[in-house]
Amino acid sequence: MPPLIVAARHAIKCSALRTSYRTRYASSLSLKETLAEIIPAKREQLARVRKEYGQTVLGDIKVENVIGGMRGLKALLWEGSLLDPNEGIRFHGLSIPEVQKVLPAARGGKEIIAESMFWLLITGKVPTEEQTRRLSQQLAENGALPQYVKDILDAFPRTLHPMTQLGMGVAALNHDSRFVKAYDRGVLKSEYWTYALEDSLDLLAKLPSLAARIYRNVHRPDLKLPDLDKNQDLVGNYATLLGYGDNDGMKEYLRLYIALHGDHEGGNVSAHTSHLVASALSDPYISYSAALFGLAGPLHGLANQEVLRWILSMKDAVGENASNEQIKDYLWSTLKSGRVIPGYGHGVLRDPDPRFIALQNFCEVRPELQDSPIIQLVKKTSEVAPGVLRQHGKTKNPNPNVDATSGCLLYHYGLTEFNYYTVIFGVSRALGCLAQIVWSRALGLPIERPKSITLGAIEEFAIKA
Ligand code: HAX
Repeated sequence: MPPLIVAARHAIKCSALRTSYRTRYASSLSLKETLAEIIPAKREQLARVRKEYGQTVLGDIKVENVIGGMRGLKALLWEGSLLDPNEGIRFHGLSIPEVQKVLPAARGGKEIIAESMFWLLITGKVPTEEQTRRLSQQLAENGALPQYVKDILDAFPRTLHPMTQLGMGVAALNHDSRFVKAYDRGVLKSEYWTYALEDSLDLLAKLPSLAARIYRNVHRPDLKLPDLDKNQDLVGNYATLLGYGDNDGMKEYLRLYIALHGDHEGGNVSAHTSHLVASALSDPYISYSAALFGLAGPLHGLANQEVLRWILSMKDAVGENASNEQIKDYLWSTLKSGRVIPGYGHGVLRDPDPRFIALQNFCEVRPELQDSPIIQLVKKTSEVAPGVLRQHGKTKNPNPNVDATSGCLLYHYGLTEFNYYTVIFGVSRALGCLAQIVWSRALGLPIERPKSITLGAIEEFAIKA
């Protein structure tokens, strides 16, 4: 990359960091007040960009894009995060180590909390501790489920996949959507975002209770579900509901996991789905419910469940202290059977996923994880698998993604029911998807309607061209 561009990118990153620090000490506004302050300038920017650059070409559309899952097409607007193929994700310009440094953690904890990540994603600013505490309190106060939703969840068969239950539970919450009521009343389009925000905060607040009730119903009928504690953060409360209130390692891990999985640009299946569905002015509940059913696919969020299943079969086949050669043989046997190595590769990333690195760093500083056979097997595999995948020669990225390790940590801490893992991802991904929906309404983005074409039309066009 030319040195000038490198310098310019560095300056933008540093300025984002400085702005965030400044904001952190300056503001005591609520989330809604902060957004109300920011939105007019963003609307102006949107209008200016449309007017000045509306006809600027951002790239070509090749036939291979159309039949190749639209890879690389710059066709969606989302400000919250940007994914560089080599550097990985940045949230409003901040890398993962930077957000770990600047975002407020839980009382007595070290890891970032969901509230501060949501605040950063939706406002682009680093909240003060006071702002995140107030948001935590607001969420805890609104986190109880209505009786009709409890009844729906309790009526599901225990054998129904937890992600199906989560998607249906989230959709059912739209019974009380403020956005729907406001739309029916005919409120001004410029006001939509306030109701989308109210629904989004309500859904965020209720997700831990919803997800924990599913866990209880499917796996742990003995589990008590206490009232939410207004002095705890969202994930602290979720950990308590799951029965991990006294397990600091698991609580901290869940905080990190949920903050880091919150957003990964706008084009991944879950973020893109909620964006698309909400563009029809569907409310945040049903829009996020749709996203959850995309997250439930094995090539996306279900990969963490698949990784664990695969790592456990490898452990059975080669033992806990497997040599590199044994791991290599196991990797080849998976590939030769026509399956993918779960937890490796990525649609955009071309280097190891910084979220994977952050989770590995979490393991490095915790003595209890140094002795965990499953964590050590994951680490060894991450050293061996890239070489095997390179030799295999298909994947564009032979490196581990976040799912290579995320489920294994849950397993280590005792949450061994791996068909539940994607539900935890589903609690997390709401941070990005909901922030995105609020902004789509604040900016008045239109209904999405790309054009599809037939193979015959492609051939005709290509021959003429
Ligand atoms: N093992 C074996 N083969 C792989 C592979 C892997 N881990 N990753 C990709 N490939 C193969 C693809 O199947 C494809 O083969 P075909 O041409 O025969 O179809 C080829 O390599 C090229 O694929 P790619 O361009 O490198 O990757 P895609 O953008 O098509 O797919 C995936 C990206 C993440 C879906 C893919 O790498 C994969 O299936 N990985 C394993 C599943 C996984 O870990 N998913 C989680 C991803 C992170 C995430 O979204 N979490 O939510």
